[in-house]
Amino acid sequence: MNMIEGHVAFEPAAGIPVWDIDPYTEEVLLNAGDYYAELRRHGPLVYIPKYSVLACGRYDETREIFSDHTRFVSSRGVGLNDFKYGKPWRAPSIILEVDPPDHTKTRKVMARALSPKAISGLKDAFREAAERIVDGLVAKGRFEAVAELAEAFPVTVFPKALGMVDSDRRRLVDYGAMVFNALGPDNKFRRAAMAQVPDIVPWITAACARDRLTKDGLGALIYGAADDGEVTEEEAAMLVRSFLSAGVDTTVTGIGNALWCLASNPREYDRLKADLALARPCFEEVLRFTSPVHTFARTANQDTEVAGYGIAEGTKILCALASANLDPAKWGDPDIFRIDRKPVGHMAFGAGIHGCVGQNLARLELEIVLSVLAEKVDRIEFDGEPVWRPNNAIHALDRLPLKFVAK
Ligand code: OVM
Repeated sequence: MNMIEGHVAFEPAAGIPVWDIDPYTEEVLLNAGDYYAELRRHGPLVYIPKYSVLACGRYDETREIFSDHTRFVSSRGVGLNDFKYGKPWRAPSIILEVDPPDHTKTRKVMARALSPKAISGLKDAFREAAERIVDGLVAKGRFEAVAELAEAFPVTVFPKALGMVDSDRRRLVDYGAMVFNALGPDNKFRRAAMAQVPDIVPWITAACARDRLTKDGLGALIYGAADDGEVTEEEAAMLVRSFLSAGVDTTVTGIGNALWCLASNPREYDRLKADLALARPCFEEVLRFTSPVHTFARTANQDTEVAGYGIAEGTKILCALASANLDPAKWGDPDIFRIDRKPVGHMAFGAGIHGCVGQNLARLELEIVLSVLAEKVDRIEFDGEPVWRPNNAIHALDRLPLKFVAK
């Protein structure tokens, strides 16, 4: 069997265009807009020989593939590696990297812990933290917004919401980046992430144990499900790990990208200040426009077809969520950032049964941060060049020098 990056190499069905590109070079990851446009121009699916995968970047097919968990499974991994053949770098997630019926049980437990009711009590603590951090930055005037705001806020509120006794900002943020880099090929980004495993993974694993969590957080709700016999104690620890995999770097990226959008579009920021009800739609547009998770894969678990093209069992399909979110066939003026667009149906949280289970918590964090900014900061300006951080699955800033002008 001929393997590439942990999955079976195959010949594409007749008619699928072949595109000789590497979507995981630094150049493409840093300037993906041209890659997405070309991907969509090629058609609903393209074959990328470098990795022997299909890629899709148009809205309709991306949604179709994400909406059908029977044909396009997650249990074989949501990166390039096919878990049927390649060894996963960590024990697979019991919510992300599984299919029904296993998924149904764990999803229910996580969805309950992240329900509007369960997270409604977090609002005041989130607002206090946002006000304190933003007040400090307004007093400072100039600062590096990735570390001092985008990371500072989630790392202050999220471990506390979980009930974590131990919190280590660097390891929490780097673990998220590691999980996402692991979804790509064996390139320099994945290798650099894997080099951090010995330092970070044992720390993460220990932090997920029942006795490292308070009795009043979201983590305790997961262990409560173990007490009720819904999941085992080991499964509860794995679900707490999922919080740390998916809940930190994603929201850090969301905040950073939101600041970048608003600094780049001062008129849109003026509209937010004039109407705080735009905080939520503003975040949805940030998600559509910048897609914090740019790519997830699925694996065809049977011979099938999409848009009339044959897809063989075992085929990995890279779904460029960021490209679907910029598809002109779906969105008017997709390259314009408009905070009142209300981009219903964007793909930034995915779709279908695996759609982001933490999206209400993410929205709560961002709504509060954006509201506090709009209340306290008159102008958000660049204080130097923003620098993006290449990652195999996440679209995040590395550095964002900003200036806040107080109201
Ligand atoms: C997990 C998980 C869930 C969603 C996203 C994610 C790749 C990880 O359960 O570990 O990031």
